[in-house]
Amino acid sequence: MGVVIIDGATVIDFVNNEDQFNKSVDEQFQALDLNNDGVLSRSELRTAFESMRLIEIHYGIDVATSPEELTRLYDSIFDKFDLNSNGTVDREEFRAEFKKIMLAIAEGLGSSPIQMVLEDDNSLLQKAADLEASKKAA
Ligand SMILES: [Ca+2]
Ligand SMILES: [Ca+2]
Repeated sequence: MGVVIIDGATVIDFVNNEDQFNKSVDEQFQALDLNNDGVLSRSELRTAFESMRLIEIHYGIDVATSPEELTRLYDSIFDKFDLNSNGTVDREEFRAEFKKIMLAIAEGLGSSPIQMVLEDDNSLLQKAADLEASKKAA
């Protein structure tokens, strides 16, 4: 758990740093691929969404959402990730959709930095903030 101060430019820098971004996204992917078959199933991705505030914020999910609505939402999110509609999400698809989500978040943040409390030190926003901090330190 950590507190980061982040703005749109920090997130964009992170996404544009392809090595760093892909490495971070791949780490997430690896952690989510519970049965290690190299792709994410619908249920693996749903487990991930439920633990990722990022996704919930981006897609407008809140605590008042009913279970039926949630299932519909998660299904529609899965379909966004599953670009070739083969029923699983591979590494490339995961990277591509995450990039879009991060850029949309960056746009939402704009140039006014906000303070975020992140429960997961490995979250992508945390990595974005770390990258920014390491650049400032250098
Ligand atoms: Ca899997
Ligand atoms: Ca797919």
